[in-house]
Amino acid sequence: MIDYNQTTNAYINMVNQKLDEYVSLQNQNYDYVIEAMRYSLMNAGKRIRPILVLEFCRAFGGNTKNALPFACAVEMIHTYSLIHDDLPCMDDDDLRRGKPSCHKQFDEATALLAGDALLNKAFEVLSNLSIIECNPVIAMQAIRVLSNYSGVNGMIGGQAIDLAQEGKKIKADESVLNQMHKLKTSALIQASCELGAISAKAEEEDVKKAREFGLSLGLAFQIVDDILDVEGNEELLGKPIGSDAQKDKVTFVSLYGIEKAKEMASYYTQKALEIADTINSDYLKYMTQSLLNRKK
Ligand code: GRG
Repeated sequence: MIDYNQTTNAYINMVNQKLDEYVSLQNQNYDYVIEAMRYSLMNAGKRIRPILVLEFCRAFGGNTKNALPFACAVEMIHTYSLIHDDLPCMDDDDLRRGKPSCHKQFDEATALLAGDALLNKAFEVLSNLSIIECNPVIAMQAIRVLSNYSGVNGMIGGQAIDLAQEGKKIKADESVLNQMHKLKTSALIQASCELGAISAKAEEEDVKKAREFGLSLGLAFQIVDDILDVEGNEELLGKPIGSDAQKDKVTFVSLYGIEKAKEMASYYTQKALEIADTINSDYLKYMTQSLLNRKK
């Protein structure tokens, strides 16, 4: 029987320690950008994506130490996306994780560079694996997966749809909303699950399971995010609620109403749990359930 909190904390500690190593000050004239990278990266995120990488690696028989660079690379991409998303030209948010967003703490140009640098650092970490670990095939696979899921056919595409619907350039109906969230939120979560499987050299069938689990978990996660923006606790969330409605955003809640949105979150959670059952990871089941009930 595993202790879920203990395992979660152990995963988070592994990730934080390695991120701290990867992004450290260099006593250079450009250290102010590294400071901004560290400000956002080391700022107490939930670390859901790197935890998924590590747990999928473990569940498919790999050594989590080998998956750690993959886990850190995903968190770097995630953090870059949050920094850029908060910029005035995007979502224009002053708060992130309860603290001033990167461009508020520093300035816009520094935040832009910090995001760009984290994006590049993620692929530097992965490509270095081919040299340091002498494993070019796995490194290439990881680079392919992460670049696809985070690129224009993945997370960036989702962000582009979001901006277009907000600017009323496209009408956000059910299918647009689904595509937006599959790309914007699920894609990086799918990448995390798949990277964990790849780091364990899992069979294609298992990689597919990881991908499908990530899709359902990602959708459940986004629906809960939409619900929390309506009825969450500002202190716990570290940001004001109601921002979606204020920006006139189409969300699962605005389209279906809160009760139906809750049903949908439970539906996708159930789908993820069914896949987790075939992976035989109690930890994944716990995590899936607790993300449905999360308050932040
Ligand atoms: C700017 C290229 C670009 C992309 C932005 C990820 C994203 C796309 C925007 C962030 C805003 C948002 C609400 C995205 C949906 C995904 C999501 C709920 C992100 C927040 O993830 P958490 O809750 O964050 O895991 P923490 O702070 O815990 O790491």
